[in-house]
Amino acid sequence: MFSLDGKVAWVTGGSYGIGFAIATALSEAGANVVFNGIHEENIKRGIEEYKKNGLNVKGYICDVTKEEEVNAFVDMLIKEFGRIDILVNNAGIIKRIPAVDMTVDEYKEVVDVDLVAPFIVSKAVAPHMIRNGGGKIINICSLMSELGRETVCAYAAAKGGLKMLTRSLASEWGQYNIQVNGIAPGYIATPQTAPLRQDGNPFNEYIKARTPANRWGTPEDLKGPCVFLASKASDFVNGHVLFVDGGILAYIGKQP
Ligand code: NAP
Ligand code: GCO
Repeated sequence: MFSLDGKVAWVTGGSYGIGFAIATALSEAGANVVFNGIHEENIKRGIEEYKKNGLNVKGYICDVTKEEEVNAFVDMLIKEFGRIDILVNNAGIIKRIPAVDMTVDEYKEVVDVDLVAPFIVSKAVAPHMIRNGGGKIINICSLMSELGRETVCAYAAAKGGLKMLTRSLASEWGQYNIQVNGIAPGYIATPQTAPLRQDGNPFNEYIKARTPANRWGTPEDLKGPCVFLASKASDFVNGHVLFVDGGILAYIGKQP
């Protein structure tokens, strides 16, 4: 039920971090996995890392905000692999700037990667899934799909929108046996959150106290939930956002 043998999976932003763990999980479950990024050096290092782990995961340059680049990339994948069964819209950025100081361009840059790009990529992949009789699309949302906090307004707006894009595409494509779901990680230890954990940042301890699991999540914590949503086991799960957050969203927080 959880096997991905014979499936082709594309993870956007898989050179490191959460995307790397997800691509690893899908490959370990039997899928033929490809990933993309925008920095050649990171892609090369990622491919080496996969190889060190005995995984043959291919990496390519493709900027998910550029529709023409994405369409050409999908054409190449179809030519090379014949199909795309699983898409994980993982690539994302964040800018931590107070709203009054954030420029409109900075706001748009975050929304472009975190909300517009998952639409561009899903729209490019869906016709191939429809032709193949179905597929799985997994959007990497966030705790910020539900909660706000200071300095991350663009990110939270984009991730809130990504939750609703997930539900909307699930509504449109369920009839083609395409399941579109989200995974909303809590606070995960990756390069993206490194500034929140380093140099004695009090946010580090705050998040541990705010999380029932009393720890930061790791990218590996997302492997099982992703294999579940990529496999037959979730064929009747559609439009769902699965929070993988150690319980933070359910918890008022430890009394100081
Ligand atoms: P990360 O360490 O910053 O990695 C981001 C990845 O996205 C990199 O591989 C980067 O590639 C790629 N990327 C960025 N812009 C791109 C573009 N325009 N086109 C293609 N690839 C692009 O982030 P992360 O912490 O692993 O997070 C991954 C996803 O999970 C993001 O969507 C993030 O919002 C979400 N998330 C993270 C957390 C957390 O606590 N870490 C929690 C909830 C949700 P390059 O290296 O080539 O730039
Ligand atoms: C932040 C963090 C969060 C995490 C994640 C939480 O600055 O608050 O970066 O946004 O990245 O999205 O789920």
